[in-house]
Amino acid sequence: MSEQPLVGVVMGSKSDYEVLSAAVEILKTLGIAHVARVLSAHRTPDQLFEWVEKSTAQGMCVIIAGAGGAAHLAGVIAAKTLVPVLAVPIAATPLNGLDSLLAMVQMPKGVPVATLAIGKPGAANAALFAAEILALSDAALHKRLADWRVARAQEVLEATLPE
Ligand code: RP5
Repeated sequence: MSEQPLVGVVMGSKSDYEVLSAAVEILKTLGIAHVARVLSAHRTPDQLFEWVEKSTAQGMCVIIAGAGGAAHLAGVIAAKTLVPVLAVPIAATPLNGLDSLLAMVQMPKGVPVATLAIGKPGAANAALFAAEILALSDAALHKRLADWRVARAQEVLEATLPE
């Protein structure tokens, strides 16, 4: 998107994109200006901090951070900014995402991250949560979000089962 991004989707590795693409899809569907980046808390800490500082100074309002393993990405981003950070745990090790879920959800008092479900459902919900935050001050987005919900309800009501 060429507009100033309101939401940043950051992931610790390119291998996380398979999950985080679920967030990007929702942001596209709702017409929310966004940017997606690979930046790692332990492999590229300096570049991560630079990106957080620059992006938030330019108007980014919400950051979605997805990572697997000892997932400190969301926490270190939250340490550097006051914009809401939404964390998506990713199943990237033999612990199937429980490791990153606990790392994200167990942030010590004082530097919060809001942690969603492990994997694609969490990534999609992170984008919807970001949309809800932005919709508080954007009536047009609020309407798109409400329409999106109605369409999902309609899908349930129109579902057919095999005879
Ligand atoms: C984490 O380690 C990343 O977020 C990813 O989920 C996991 C594995 O990364 P790669 O070794 O595939 O780059 O930092």
